[in-house]
Amino acid sequence: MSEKEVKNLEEIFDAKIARDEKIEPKDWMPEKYRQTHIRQISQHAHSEIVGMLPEGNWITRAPSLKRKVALLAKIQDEAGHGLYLYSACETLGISREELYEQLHSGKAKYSSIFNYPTLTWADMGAIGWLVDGAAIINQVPLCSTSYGPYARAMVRVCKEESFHQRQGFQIMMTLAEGTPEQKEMAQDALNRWWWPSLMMLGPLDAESVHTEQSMKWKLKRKSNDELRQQFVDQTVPQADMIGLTIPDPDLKWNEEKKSYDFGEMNWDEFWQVVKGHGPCNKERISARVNAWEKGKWVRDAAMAYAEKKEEKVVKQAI
Ligand code: BYC
Repeated sequence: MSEKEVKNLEEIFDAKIARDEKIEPKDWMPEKYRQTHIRQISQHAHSEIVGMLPEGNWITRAPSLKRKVALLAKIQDEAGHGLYLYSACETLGISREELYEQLHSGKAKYSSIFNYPTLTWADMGAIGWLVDGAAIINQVPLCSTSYGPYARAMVRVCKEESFHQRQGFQIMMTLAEGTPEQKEMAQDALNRWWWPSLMMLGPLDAESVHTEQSMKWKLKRKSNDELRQQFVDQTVPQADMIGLTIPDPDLKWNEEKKSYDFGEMNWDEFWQVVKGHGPCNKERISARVNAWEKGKWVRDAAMAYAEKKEEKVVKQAI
């Protein structure tokens, strides 16, 4: 393709973005746009699938049948989110096998939040309330992201996340209204999950290498710091309502800003976790690799069945 032709395509692409039109898989797109989307969508898909593990840890120990059914449904939803997102990512010309390989080899990231352990039942409440709560804040703007398949996947994901957030908050509320031991368990879970939930929304804007370009392409519609502020402002009154304390001595309402000021996150801890040295990184990856290896016979059987079926169709046609 000549330079002039490429320039022309770039202009058409930029104009579409400016008009808020969706970019679809068969449309021409700059190679960097494609790569950036593969990076973010695949990391998002991996996060959904790895994110099933900390909650999966409590299925057998849910305190009642009702809680167990809701937790199972939530975890199955996360699997569904992973599948839509892998499918959306595949439309950019990368295979499912390549994507898994990147996760298993440590080349692709997944959300830092899922490298923390789930120590008590209250952690199921804290994850739903805080982690899914932060995810909704991050993902609602992604419903109007510029890449069509990603935006459409996000619409359904957000509806389901909303149920997840409520089931988590309901667990926390029940514990907070329970015995002193139950309330203490809820407070302990909030203490452990608060800061990792804030860090889940990414590094400070000043440290974020991708935000500027991703905002120009309308992949990201809000910056990491904007999302974090929105999360704090939404969550603090919820904690107040159920009588739990946010573990931040610097948290203070700022009347001028009409939002909360809050303390510094431990960015050393964040980068350690992102680089693979969090409390559960090794355990999470080995669980995924193990599932992939153990599932080989299922993939082989499905392929053999599909081939046999194909052969039958060909034979009948002759
Ligand atoms: N963890 O320039 P930045 C769920 C990386 S699952 C790990 O700000 P960007 C759920 C970042 O990738 C939902 N790494 O990046 C499931 C980059 O490194 P690379 C998960 C992180 O992309 C089960 C570098 O740091 N949500 O809800 O502009 C149960 C610089 O960062 C993290 C998504 O995946 C992190 N937290 O912004 C319950 C949402 N943060 O790639 C719940 C989609 C940053 O250059 N993703 N890094 O090597 C996004 O919105 C954006 O990718 C982020 C980061 C806001 C996360």
